[in-house]
Amino acid sequence: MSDTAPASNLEKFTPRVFSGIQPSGGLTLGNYLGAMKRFVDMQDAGTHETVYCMVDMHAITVWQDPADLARNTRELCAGFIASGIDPERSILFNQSQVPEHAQLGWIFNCVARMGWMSRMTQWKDRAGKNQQNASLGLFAYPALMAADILVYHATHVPVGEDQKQHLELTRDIAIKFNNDFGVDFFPVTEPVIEGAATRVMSLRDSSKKMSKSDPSDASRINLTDDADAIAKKIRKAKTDPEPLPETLEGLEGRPEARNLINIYAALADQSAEAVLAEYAGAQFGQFKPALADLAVAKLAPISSEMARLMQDQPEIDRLLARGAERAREIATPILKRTNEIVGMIG
Ligand code: AQP
Repeated sequence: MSDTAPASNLEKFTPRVFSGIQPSGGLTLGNYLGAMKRFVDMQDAGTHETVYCMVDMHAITVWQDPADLARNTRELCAGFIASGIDPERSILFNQSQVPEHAQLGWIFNCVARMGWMSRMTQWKDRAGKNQQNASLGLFAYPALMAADILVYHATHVPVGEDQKQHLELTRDIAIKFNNDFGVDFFPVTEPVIEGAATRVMSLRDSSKKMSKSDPSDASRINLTDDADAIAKKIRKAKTDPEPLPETLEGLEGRPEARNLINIYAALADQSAEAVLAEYAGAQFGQFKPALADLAVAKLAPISSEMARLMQDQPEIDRLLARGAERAREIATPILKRTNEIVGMIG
């Protein structure tokens, strides 16, 4: 992989944001704060075109029950809309309905190197000790992710901290493609990893990120949890016996406290410092109910709107079909030109 950051070539591209979420389970508070809420902010800022995707082809790199996958994809679409994504202002679609992702993904499989892929920490974590039995798709996942981004010539990608390495690989693939073929065709995309909650941790184990596929439901807040479930999970969240400190330095060595403060800050659109200024000296017995109230106030409207949208599945399918059509309007000419650059006649 390249050791030095390349000069940015972004000025020649239309400012465009792309990001995706896997329909591999229900949405968590981690997905909401680390991704979805920021997708909405970028849409509302109006500075970039925004393209958002349900990445179902990524989800099947590990086993998905077919009925669950279909349901989770529609529920994720409902989650995007309930969180504030407007399918008119943003392009919102499902990855497998836009075949250009897979086609460019194959070309990138031939650009990326085995060594690059084997260094991906997510591959190592997910394949674990049983790499020989992991799917080939799980290994190649980051090349498809690069295609997801680059088939739109996206200039910026908002993601959580866990995706940073994959974004670096996307940049390396763009640079290698451009160098190999002597072109300046793909943008060297910038990751956008910012805000108080770029890495929301499990409520049960602060060494692990909050994840939809964690076997423990108590480890996460699901966007579909009701007020009682949210309050109970926050009440039971692992913490320490100390009161909250006055400053961020006081949170050092206290990952559970840090996590809850970050969650509060992100939900309230405040800095972690401002939250500490308000709660310095408070015990968790006082802070946790305040956090639970805030989480319920922010998440309940999303969850009820998701439930409402899910009652009209034909409408969700119609929106997704329309989103895929709009996505293809951008992706088709970019793939066609890529094929020409590579020398593929078509
Ligand atoms: N805990 C998290 N904190 C902050 N951001 C997070 N994201 C995920 N978990 C957290 C961000 O959500 C976006 C979509 O992620 P994804 O669904 O494509 O895959 P993931 O990162 O693997 O998420 P999960 O919930 O952990 O899914 P599973 O369990 O299926 O692997 C990304 O921008 C991610 O950074």
